[in-house]
Amino acid sequence: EQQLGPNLTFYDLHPPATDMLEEVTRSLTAPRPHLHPKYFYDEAGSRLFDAITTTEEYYPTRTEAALLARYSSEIQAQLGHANTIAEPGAGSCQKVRLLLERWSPERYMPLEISRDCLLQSTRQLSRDFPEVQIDAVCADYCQALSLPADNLPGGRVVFFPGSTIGNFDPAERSAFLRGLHHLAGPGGALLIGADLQKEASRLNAAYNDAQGLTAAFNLNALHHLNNALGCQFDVNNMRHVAFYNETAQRIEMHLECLCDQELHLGHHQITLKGGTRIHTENSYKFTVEGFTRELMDAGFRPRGCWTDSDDLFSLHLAST
Ligand code: AVJ
Repeated sequence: EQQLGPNLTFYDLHPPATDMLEEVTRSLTAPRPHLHPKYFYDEAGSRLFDAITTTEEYYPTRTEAALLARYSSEIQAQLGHANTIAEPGAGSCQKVRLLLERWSPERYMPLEISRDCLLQSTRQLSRDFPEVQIDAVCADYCQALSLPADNLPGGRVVFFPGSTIGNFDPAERSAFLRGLHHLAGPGGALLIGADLQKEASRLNAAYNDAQGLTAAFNLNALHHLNNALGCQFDVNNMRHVAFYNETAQRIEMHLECLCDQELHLGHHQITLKGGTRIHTENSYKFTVEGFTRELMDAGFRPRGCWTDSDDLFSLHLAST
């Protein structure tokens, strides 16, 4: 561990580097070509996502922030004294600021696979919150969810906002929720955002914003692959496709080939025929009852759920 400041300690768990070429080759040559959503988040992609959150059509981020602002005191009352907030996939550590202000926990433990992002976000945070001990942990999800349980009384409050839980397929989601239960530990809790089911037109608009930022965000994954692997996607001949799959209750994002795409993947050369779609993301939408049941199936005891007046988004609190 490295002491980076009076209240900032850095723990590097050295997340195993994935063999990007191997993983991307496998997923693009699969019978149903797909790409892990993590490839959205290079530097440009993270900036594009931040821009998406400011569009009129993309309601989740602002709706969740308003719920946190409105109910953080009520939520804290349910928690008693929360001494540690742990946030897997903390990224820019922006969303947690409101809780650090309102709850003044003893400790904040952001867990993030990107070392640079983690160091950059926590340096400023430790200055802004000198009274909070920040234990910055560089780890992948698997490492984050198997950390030893906290020895502090009251366990950890795991914060998992944004409805990022919606990126997981059902089977992965229940395993991930059980992992969050372990991370929270005895006497711990989970505060998690879940986007709600609603009319398809509203959902489709949120993933097809008029400014084309979501299209750019989706297509940017190919620029990321071109830069990182030299795939030679002809991105101008790829099309952003996003639609609500009512049956599966998820937004699906795809990238469609408008012509044959000759791709270079290391020593492989593959052709994706015109019309082929690469499945880049699922964003599952929930009901309050359905998500509450998923929390219970993962061993949590639901303690409260807060929704906005239009029932767009939900914030769930559950104890271990
Ligand atoms: C950050 C994964 C919650 O699924 O809504 C935004 C990512 N994709 N626009 C989501 C996203 C397209 C977002 N999450």
